[in-house]
Formats: sequence, structure tokens, C-alpha cells
Amino acid sequence: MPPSAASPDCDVFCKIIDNFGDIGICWRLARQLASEQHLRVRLWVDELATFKLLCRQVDPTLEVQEVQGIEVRLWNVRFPTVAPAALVLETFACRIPEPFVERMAQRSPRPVWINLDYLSAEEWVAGCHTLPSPHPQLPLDKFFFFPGFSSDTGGLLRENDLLDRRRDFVGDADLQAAFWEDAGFAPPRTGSLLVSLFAYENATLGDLLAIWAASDLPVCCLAPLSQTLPAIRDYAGRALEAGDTYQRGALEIRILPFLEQSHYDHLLWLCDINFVRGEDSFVRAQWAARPLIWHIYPQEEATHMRKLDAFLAIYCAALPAASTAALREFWHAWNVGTISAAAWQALAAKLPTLRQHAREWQQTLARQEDLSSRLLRFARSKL
Ligand code: TRH
Repeated sequence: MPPSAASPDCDVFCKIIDNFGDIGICWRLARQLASEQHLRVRLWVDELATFKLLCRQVDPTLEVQEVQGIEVRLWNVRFPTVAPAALVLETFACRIPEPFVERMAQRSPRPVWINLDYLSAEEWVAGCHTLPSPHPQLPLDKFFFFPGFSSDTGGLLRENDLLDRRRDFVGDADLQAAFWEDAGFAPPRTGSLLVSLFAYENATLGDLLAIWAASDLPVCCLAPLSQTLPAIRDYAGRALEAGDTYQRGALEIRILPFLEQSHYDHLLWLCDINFVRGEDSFVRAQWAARPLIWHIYPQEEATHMRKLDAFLAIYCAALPAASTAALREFWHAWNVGTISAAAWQALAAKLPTLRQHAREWQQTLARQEDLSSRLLRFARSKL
């Protein structure tokens, strides 16, 4: 498409460092700013091939295109001379181009410049949320905006209609059948425990698959293509691709293609337990209101384990002690790579309680204002 005739209200900058979380979050936020906050959004992305995996409409060969009402621009070394929008969102400290920053300083009025940071349940977040950082030379402040789980943080991304769409999907056999058809599989056997599996490389994945294969309960493990595939292949002892199925004992593994972002929600809504990772799938699993197992993004010196515990502390605050212990032990074992049959059995025994808890947790979070509304309210207060 030709560049939009109307100038944008908001520039969003996304650098895909690794994985899918950066673009997953930016794309979700950009769409919400456009569809719910009625902003004209211009999204700068440095790598369109990864973006295409989440949204098939993206054409990786185009420098400028419109996708779902959003102006998508390839962010490469030839950065064009464009006028900055009134709101500039840098995400995950991706360092927007210096010439663009200089034009921001020349703009009148100056844009509101926000860096959207990573999600954490740690206590320090509320104290740093919305703090300004003055540019060393230019008359510009950059504000740090932290997502979070409480009202004194930036909140969580949640589309207006998300919970209604989930409810409709969960109650509609035809929508579910359409999901399976799109994914290239027949619906799983009734009575199987449905588990979605999205994780980083994990040394204990083979152990978990063996535990499921030996369990009394049939387990259907739905694994969209991700870093779990090598370990699944090792376990199966053969090559597996998207569309393949592998059966051993009580376990059926289905390798799914990497799903479009909106279809991934459907998978989470269908499953009894969701193994998720990073940030965005972790949040979506909470909106799915089902028990979740979080593989946190690993950081140096195991600082991610503090982050994991900070979340467990708030998530389990209203959960009975025995369920908390089972969940905590399993999450720790999954993240350090030492799953045992006892840890799985303890977790499995608590699934009904965890399911009820996941519903209550979703309801608690849903009572809070979502991230895009908080972000806009904050930006307007600075205009
Ligand atoms: O891909 P991730 O590991 O992303 C990570 C984290 O965001 C991490 O914090 C960050 O530091 C790092 O990126 C750079 O996991 P995450 O955040 O869950 O993002 C995955 C996205 O992919 C999410 O938007 C859901 C989407 N997804 C699909 O669209 N289809 C799929 O089939 C799957 C499995 C995921």
C-alpha cells in the first residue's frame, strides 16, 4: 500500500531481539491502539519474516504496507525522514534511530516518548513505573512504562472483547471443530487431558513426556513448532514435522504449525493445562483461565528465578497451601530442568483446584484497567 496519507498519531518501534515476544507484544498493542483507542498507528519492525509467522497478511518484501489498518514499516538502516507522531513508543529499550529522536526534539509540541518495558511482578516495578529519564542533550524526557499485575503499574494487555470471545469459543463446538480443521487434526479423543506445550529448550522435557506416556490418564500434548521440537524428536526417536502425530503409551503428541497469534489464543482456551513462556503467551494463558506452567525467559545469574517467585507469590496468595506447594514445585522443576513423576502426580492431583483458581485469577485481573487504556491516559496527561 502507499504510505498512509494521514499522518500517524503514534509511532511504535519494535526490534526483534530473539523469539516472538517483542513483535507479539508490539503487534497486539498496535492493533489495540488502532481498534480501541482509534489512533492511526505506524509500526516500525526490523524483521518482517518473524512478524509474518504471527500474522500471515504481512508481506516480508515490502518496506511499507498496511496490515489490519496499521501502517507497517520495515525499520532498516535506510531510515526515512519522517515527522514523528505525537506519541512515540519505544519498546524494550530498542533504541530508536538518533535522527528520529532529533526530529522529536524539533517537533512542536514535543511527542510523549514512552519506553514500554518488560513485565514483572516484583515489588520494585511500581516504584519505577512512569519515571522520566531526561535525554542527555536534547530537551526530551523518556518515560518508563512497566506492565504489571497491580493498579500502580501499567497493567496487562487485554482487548475489550477478549473474555467474551473466549466464552463464545469455549461454548461453541463448531468454532472448536473449525480450529482443529485449520490446525490439520481431528479433534482429540474425549477424556484426554489436553496440554499445550510452548517452551524454550528444556532438558527435562523428555522426562515429562515419559511420565505422561506411563500415566493412567490419556494425555494429548499439542506442541506448536518451537524450541521444544528437538527434544520431542529425541524422545520419539524420529523426525517429526508440523502435522505429525506420535503415540506412546498414554501419550499422544501432535506437532502443530506455529499458529497465527489469534489462533494461538484458541489453543490456550481449549487446553486443560498450558505450558507457556516469556511474556505474551504467559499473559494470554492467564486470560485463558486454565492452569498454566511458565517457562520464564532465562537470565544471567538466575535473576529470572526471583521474577518467577515474585509472580508465584501473588498468584498463589489465595490458593490453598497444598496446591501452592504442588504448583511451586512443578514450576521450579520445569525451570531448572528436573521434572519427576512425583512432581507431576502432585500437580495432576490438584488440577481441579488449580482450574477453579485460574478462573478466579482471571476475574481478578479483568477488574483492572488494561494496559493500552492506562498507557493512553498517561500519555494524555503529558501532552
Ligand atoms: O517468544 P517468547 O519467548 O518471547 C520472549 C519474551 O517476550 C521475553 O520476555 C523476551 O525477552 C524475549 O522474547 C525477547 O515468548 P512470548 O513472550 O510468549 O511470545 C510469544 C508470542 O508468539 C506470543 O505473542 C504468542 C505468539 N505465538 C503465536 O502467535 N503462535 C504460536 O503458535 C505460539 C506458540 C506463540
